[in-house]
Amino acid sequence: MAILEKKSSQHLIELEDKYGAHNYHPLPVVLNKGEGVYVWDVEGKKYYDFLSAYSAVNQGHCHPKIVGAMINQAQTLTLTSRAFYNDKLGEYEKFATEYFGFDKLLPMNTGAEAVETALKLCRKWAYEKKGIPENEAQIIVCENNFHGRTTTIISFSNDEVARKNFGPYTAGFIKIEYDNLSALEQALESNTNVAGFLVEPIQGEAGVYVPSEGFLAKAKALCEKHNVLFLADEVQTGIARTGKLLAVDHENVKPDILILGKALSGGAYPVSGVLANDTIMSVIRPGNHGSTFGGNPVAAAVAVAALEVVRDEKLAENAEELGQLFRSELDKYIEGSKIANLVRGKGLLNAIVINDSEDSDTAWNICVALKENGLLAKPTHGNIIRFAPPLVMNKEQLLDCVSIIIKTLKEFEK
Ligand code: IF1
Repeated sequence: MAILEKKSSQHLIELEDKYGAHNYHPLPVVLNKGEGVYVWDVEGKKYYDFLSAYSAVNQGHCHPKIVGAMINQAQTLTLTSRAFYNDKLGEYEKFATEYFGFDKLLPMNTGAEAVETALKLCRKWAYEKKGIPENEAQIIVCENNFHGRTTTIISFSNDEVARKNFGPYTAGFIKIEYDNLSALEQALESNTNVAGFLVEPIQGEAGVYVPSEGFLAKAKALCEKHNVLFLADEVQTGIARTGKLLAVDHENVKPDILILGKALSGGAYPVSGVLANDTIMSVIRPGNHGSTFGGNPVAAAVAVAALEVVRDEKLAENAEELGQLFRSELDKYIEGSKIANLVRGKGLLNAIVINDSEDSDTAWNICVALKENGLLAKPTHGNIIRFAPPLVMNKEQLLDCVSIIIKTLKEFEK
């Protein structure tokens, strides 16, 4: 029996390998069940999930309230397109705009689509409200950004793996160093056609890079001074992950355009959206933008439930508390460790930097060992391991995870 089961995991990996495009290199684990902070593989082994589908599953796997809302709506009405009204979208828009404090929501499906929507909205605002000459608008972005996979978004990436041989690229972007206010100021002052500044409040893919305290608030003030929109990509950092509802809340910054995805559905369904006030969103008129699935009734019902869970279960507060515990426990270990250099992050979006070169496979091997020890995490950029469990975790579970992580790291000390 054990051999048969083992074979089934191997078989499923082989199927993907044979019939699927090779655009990913997953850890060798095949999952078929999730509940709360746990997932199970096809052999029945249970793991702590320390990726949360890249922070989409903040509310925990298969949250009964979210799944219940989804099933209920799926049995009633799934899709009308926006050619007709549906009875769920308006209620969701009212709920989400009040929840995040904006006048309007533009609903989409994936994070990349929401980023694209924000870029289009920003450009149109620049031409129609700021008075930038047609086709001259520039948007400032940061080095080592990650905003998704579309042709335009990869045009301003500097990750060659994500970018090379997908050209020609979309023009109209100025790249500056992340967390560098004088670079931002210089870009704003040397160019009169800047429409917006697009930024991740914490750079996720770059290795959970937290900017200096005050960077976001000062960047926002610089944007205001130059009549430039501040676009916050909170697809990964948003919705309680960093210990506040939004990562910009740590510095009391209110973005002009807020981009959300991932945890907007708790991982149940692709739901993304862009929020802005009327002065900006009013430039979008019928036919300017849209999506067959954006704002569909299932997405609307799921998103309301997902946001209610975040509020009712106080997930931001829990992320803040457990995040501090996580970093302080790991700090104690790292002080005397030869394999881990540091732990950094905010709330439950954290990473440890492994003491090896960026092109070494040590972090990958540690993740394979973590898997053997019952915890799933993924390396980012070679020597960095991201730790982002569902926010429904409790203290006892977190301490259990800390001991699994330390025990595993110790195996690599030798
Ligand atoms: C992949 C990373 C995470 C994002 C931000 C937009 C999007 C993402 C800040 C696009 C997506 C993902 C997608 C996933 C890997 C992943 C990722 F490692 F690449 F950086 F989360 F950390 N803005 N992030 O982080 O959202 O279109 O995917 O819904 O393999 O591309 P999407």
